[in-house]
Amino acid sequence: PAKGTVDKIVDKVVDAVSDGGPSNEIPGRPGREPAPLEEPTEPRAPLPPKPDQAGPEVFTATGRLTDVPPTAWAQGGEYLTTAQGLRLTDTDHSLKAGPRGPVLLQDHHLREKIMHFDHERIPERVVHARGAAAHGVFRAYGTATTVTRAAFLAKDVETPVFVRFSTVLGSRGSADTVRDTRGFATKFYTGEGVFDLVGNNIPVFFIQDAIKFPDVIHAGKPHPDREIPQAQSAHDTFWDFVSLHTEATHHTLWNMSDRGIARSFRMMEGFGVHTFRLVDAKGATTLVKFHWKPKAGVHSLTWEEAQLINGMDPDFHRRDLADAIEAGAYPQWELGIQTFPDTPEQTFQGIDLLDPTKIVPEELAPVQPIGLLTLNANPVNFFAETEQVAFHPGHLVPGIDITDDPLLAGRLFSYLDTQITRLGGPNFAQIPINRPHAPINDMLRDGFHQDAVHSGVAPYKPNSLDGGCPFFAGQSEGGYRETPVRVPAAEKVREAPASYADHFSQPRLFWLSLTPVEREHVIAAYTFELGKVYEQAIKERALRTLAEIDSYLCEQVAQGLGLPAPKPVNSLPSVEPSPALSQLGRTWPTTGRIIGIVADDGSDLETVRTLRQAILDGGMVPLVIAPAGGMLGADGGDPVTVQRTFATARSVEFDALLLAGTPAPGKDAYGARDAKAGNGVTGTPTDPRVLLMLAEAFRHAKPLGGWADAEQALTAAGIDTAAPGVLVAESGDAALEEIVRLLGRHRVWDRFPPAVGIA
Ligand code: HDD
Repeated sequence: PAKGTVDKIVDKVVDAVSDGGPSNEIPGRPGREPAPLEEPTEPRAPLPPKPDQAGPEVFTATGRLTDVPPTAWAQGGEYLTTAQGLRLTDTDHSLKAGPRGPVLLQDHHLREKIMHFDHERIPERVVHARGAAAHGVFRAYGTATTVTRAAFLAKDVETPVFVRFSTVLGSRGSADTVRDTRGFATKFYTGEGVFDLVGNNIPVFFIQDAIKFPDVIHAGKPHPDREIPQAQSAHDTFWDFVSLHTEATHHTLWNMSDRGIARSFRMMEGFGVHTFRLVDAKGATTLVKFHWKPKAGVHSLTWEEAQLINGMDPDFHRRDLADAIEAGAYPQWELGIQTFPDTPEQTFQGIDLLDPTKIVPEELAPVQPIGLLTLNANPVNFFAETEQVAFHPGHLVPGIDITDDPLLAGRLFSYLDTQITRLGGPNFAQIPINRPHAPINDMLRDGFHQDAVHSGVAPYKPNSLDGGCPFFAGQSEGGYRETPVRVPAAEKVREAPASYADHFSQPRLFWLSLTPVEREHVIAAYTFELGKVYEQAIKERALRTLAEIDSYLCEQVAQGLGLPAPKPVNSLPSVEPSPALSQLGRTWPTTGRIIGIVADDGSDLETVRTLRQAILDGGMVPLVIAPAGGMLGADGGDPVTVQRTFATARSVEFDALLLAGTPAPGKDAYGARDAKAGNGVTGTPTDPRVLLMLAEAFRHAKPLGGWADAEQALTAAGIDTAAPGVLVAESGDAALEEIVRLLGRHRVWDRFPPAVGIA
């Protein structure tokens, strides 16, 4: 982002911190007006309408409402009114028989206000309840026109989009950084109707047939007796199911890898999972898999970090997405396709394209970029947009068709059906966020929450009374035609094809494609999750599944559980690793990375000032962490604004830490008080909260270091200053340069060389 945009994030942080602090004045920036104590008496202008959410045609007895901006229906006019438009004189007192008398039943405003409040919550999504979303734009490169007639994929066409990210298992108020699959659902408001790409950040799924969806979700959700644990797979029912239902092995392995704990929604890949069928202008078809590739790279948290964040900032991912967009550091992904010939077998190099537990390695079918997604606006209202958006894999446009993947078939039913309960009826397509930007002329009528006042007398076809309107579109007018795929003559059966019985070759492929560090994380994740399981038989069964993937993996997890490892499986499938599946080994842009600078009034503030600017110039975010809020400026130079204090900061918020020397203990350091109570932190010259931050950042493989006498604090934190990625630099500039170089790799894994047997 431009320097100015990152500045905005700092301004925001500064504003938040200085709220109520010693001063609102920030040198070079206008101070914020103190908040007024009374409500303004002058009406303000209504909120501007959102251009992409025009309302349906509405007529009233007095005329046409269409020209009124949609927000004006809910938030127009200058005065507070009832839902009926009656202006109110008071909303703070119930109508009573005298100031101390009983409340009167005739208080219609009280009753309307409480009635509405009583019904403010709607059922949360049965899965993917916890999520965050953003508006954006998709610009097509035009490279897909060789395989699809979809108009929005033609060169330079820009299509508005709304993207919602989510976790799967947790309820709406659950924490963001749990170990789980993440949803990645995109609504393209194309000129030919809405296209929804409802994917995940993991390219495979737990089940091969939608009829198993209730089973896998019942197993993953909290136990039905006590409703615990929340938003986690580390419990008996989940492992009971996935160890019995071994087609879940591949997806489970991805969840146990670093992909299950993404650093940020902005740093995840997305996958359409199923194979789709693209159709070109002449009707020729190509099978494809969709991929989203993040421009910021693919990065993860460490497990301890993820758990800490769940306590420190349960909204971590939600906040991260909104802050980045507000700062102008717009998250971007490239959409790409892997293409496969549409043969009757629907396989590619022996891989069944209709089996959603299988990937096609990128080394065999490269991902070809077809367009760029940029998220550039936060929702204005969470409920209206993020909560009410309704995705559906059956929202297709000409040029994009489905395949006979049995998982997709069930989804085509489920997503429509669920909205009836969740959004209260069949008219959810009329909710502003769901409205297509293409003209609508359906013959769907009435029902709960019907917003449209339809005209005409003939909502049926054929008709003569409405002049035969509306008409059918031919293909040249953009009419959607299902591809006339030949359906094999066969008996009706409840069976899967034989190839679906291979549950282990691809988990092995994934395992072998990971670097040793990533494999260590997988071992740790299985050991943690199975360690939370109570039933011995389930753990043993899960170990037998691991033996089918790799004997080292199985042995290590067994050791962690204190159980004997099952006998190694003879003749594990021989597979070719796919290096593209690893997250490590590449260098990524450092834009948007957060660098904490620990300083106090005794620090080298001149260098802090220079570094702060250098970090901003590099498109990153500097946050100064000091013993107390306000300003640092004991050296008489320009005051340095403090964004975090030792009390509010925790290591998990920063991608790297820099020490401007060793800070003295803060005056109010709880550590100082605790020291008096004799808890073992006596004698350290450094605030114990700083020591904790340093020790955590070190454990989480983050670049850290400093200049001046920073070494003293590092040593006090028990950190080996000769360890990789720990810098004690001559100067601040040298320290920053090295930190930024290391950040390109996200973490310093060399600090913790993996066990010898793992490679
Ligand atoms: Fe699903 C929501 C992704 C299989 C039934 N799903 C939902 C969302 C995402 C996915 C991202 C959240 C959408 C949003 O943000 O509103 N689901 C997937 C993927 C799958 C998948 C990538 C496999 C490839 N889903 C799947 C199956 C079924 C469902 C097999 C049922 C048979 N999914 C639903 C649902 C949800 C949903 C119950 C809950 C809320 C909603 O749809 O609107 O219908």
